[in-house]
Amino acid sequence: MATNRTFTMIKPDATQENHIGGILSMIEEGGFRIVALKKVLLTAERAGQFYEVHKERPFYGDLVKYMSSGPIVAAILEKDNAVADFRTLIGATNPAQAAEGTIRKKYAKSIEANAVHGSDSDENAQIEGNFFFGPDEQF
Ligand code: IDP
Ligand code: MG
Repeated sequence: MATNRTFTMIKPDATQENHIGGILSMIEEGGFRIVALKKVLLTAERAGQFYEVHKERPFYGDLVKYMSSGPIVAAILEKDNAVADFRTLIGATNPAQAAEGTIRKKYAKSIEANAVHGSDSDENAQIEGNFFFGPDEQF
């Protein structure tokens, strides 16, 4: 089922360096409407649940530690073609490969501390939004 929504997190490196406003501005200037928004500190257990699909990858343990090392900002975003357009706006996972003008090019520090998350499918956008905002909330 195609939707016009995606899910994002501003990751701990970016919140700790006061880039929440800068990143939200790039998101709004990119044509996305912020549907829901909150700042939270994930426990290692919650971070591990969020990234469960990566649990066999070698970087999983470090990723969980990093994602629970400081507050994140979770948001549901709306735009036509939201999932694909947002992946374009954030740029490649590794900032060394991220295109000019992308959020990761501007703000990411490393392949791990890469400033933002973006859902990779409509299905995951819905699952991830529900993880933070609950399936019964209406936005
Ligand atoms: P994505 O965030 O661009 O979708 P994924 O492959 O889904 O990238 O990986 C999830 C997150 O795990 C990345 O955003 C990054 O924080 C971290 N990560 C991915 N690959 C590596 C790696 O090779 N080393 C360390 N961390 C990584
Ligand atoms: Mg991913």
